[in-house]
Amino acid sequence: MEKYFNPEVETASREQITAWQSERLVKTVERVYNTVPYYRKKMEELGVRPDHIHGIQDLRLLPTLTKDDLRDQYPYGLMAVPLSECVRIHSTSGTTGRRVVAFYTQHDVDLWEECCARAIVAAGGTKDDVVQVCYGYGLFTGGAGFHGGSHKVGCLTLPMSSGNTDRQLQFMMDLGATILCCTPSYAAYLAETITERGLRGKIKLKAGIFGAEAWTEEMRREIEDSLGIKAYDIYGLTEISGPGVAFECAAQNGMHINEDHFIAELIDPATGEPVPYGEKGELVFTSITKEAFPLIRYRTKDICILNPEKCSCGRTHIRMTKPLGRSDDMLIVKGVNVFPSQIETVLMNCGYPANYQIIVTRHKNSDKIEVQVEMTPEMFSDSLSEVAGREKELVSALKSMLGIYCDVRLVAPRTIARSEGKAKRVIDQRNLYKQ
Ligand code: DLL
Repeated sequence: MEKYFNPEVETASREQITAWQSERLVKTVERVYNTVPYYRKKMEELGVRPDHIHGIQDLRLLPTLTKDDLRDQYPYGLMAVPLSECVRIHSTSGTTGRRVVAFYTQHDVDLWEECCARAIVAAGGTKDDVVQVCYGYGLFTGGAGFHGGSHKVGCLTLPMSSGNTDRQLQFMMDLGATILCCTPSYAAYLAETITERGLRGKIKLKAGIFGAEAWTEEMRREIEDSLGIKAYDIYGLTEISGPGVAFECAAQNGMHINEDHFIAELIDPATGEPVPYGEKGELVFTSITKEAFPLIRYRTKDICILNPEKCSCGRTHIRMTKPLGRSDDMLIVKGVNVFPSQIETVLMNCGYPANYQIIVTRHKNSDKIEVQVEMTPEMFSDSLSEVAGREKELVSALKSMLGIYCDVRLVAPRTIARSEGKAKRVIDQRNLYKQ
């Protein structure tokens, strides 16, 4: 039996899963209360003590956490072990100033890699496979997570990182890669390039594990057809460990959440009230096996639907749909998390008025952001070359804030439509969340 499909865990009964979760939750709450002053304070504010928590039925008594709490406690405020026990950090992309940093002990790295190994096995991976990892390596969790997971399964691992398509294709052909791990948009780009260059007959891919950004069912079918593979979705977030929080099996009907490590709740983003199975809500995670950075009731802002029914693959771990949207305004562009507020900060710092629009498009599977911003009346009398210089300046300020290239278009004063209600700052033309 493959080590990373353990039926005792992944096909356990609901009662068994609840028992594990309850026991682990009680221990985690007690530990964070005693080791992390910030948690203790938040619990005390609600009048909750560890001895009030007897199992997952009491989860809702606990305070929730958001990205703002993590930023506020940057860098070490939420660490639950001494620094000397930590061996790694990862960080979310695209945020500046107070970044969100997650810490890992060796035990945490092992658990995370095990989650990724489960995903690889669920996609048909064995030690005979050659896994090409083209997620970015570095602070981003994509490269490291898949790399570790692939090692655990015993696959030959190609640590390609992102970019350099010619080299990716060369290694893919020469080494006979069988499983491709990258963002769905990069997979689509690789597929297109392979078709254009007539290389389809030279690749041995059988499966792809794609995540980190939204993608549609149409995109899945396109990638599957053009590469002749089965494409699996995978979900995760840096704060909770990285890729592998949930993954798809051969049924391709929702992603199994690794419930022995994470408790999933669904809440109404406006009221915080629980949302029943089958309805849309914001996903909230509690990590119950992590040492360094256990998060209690972390609000992901990802909107999805949960399905607790046993899957045709035999797994009983609850399934989440693909994220169907976000309850905040975060955009994911080229795999980078972008908040419109970051763009606004750059514009303000450079002396522009708050009249701007962010237009996101996808062309040939490559995302593009254009920022249109109104000039002040004084700037409007500038010469064309002065305007071009200003645009260039903004492009570079945005690049250093976001880490990605944005087109900038300066427009005449009062040309961006005013709104009577909430200004519509973002026009996302990619239609990513349609199922
Ligand atoms: O994107 C971790 C990851 C790496 C997942 C590789 C899968 C594969 P962050 O950069 O922290 O971590 O971004 C997390 O990305 O809250 C979702 O909004 C979005 N996201 C992640 N996976 C998916 C997916 C990684 N399969 C944020 N579909 C999350 C849609 C996804 N959105």
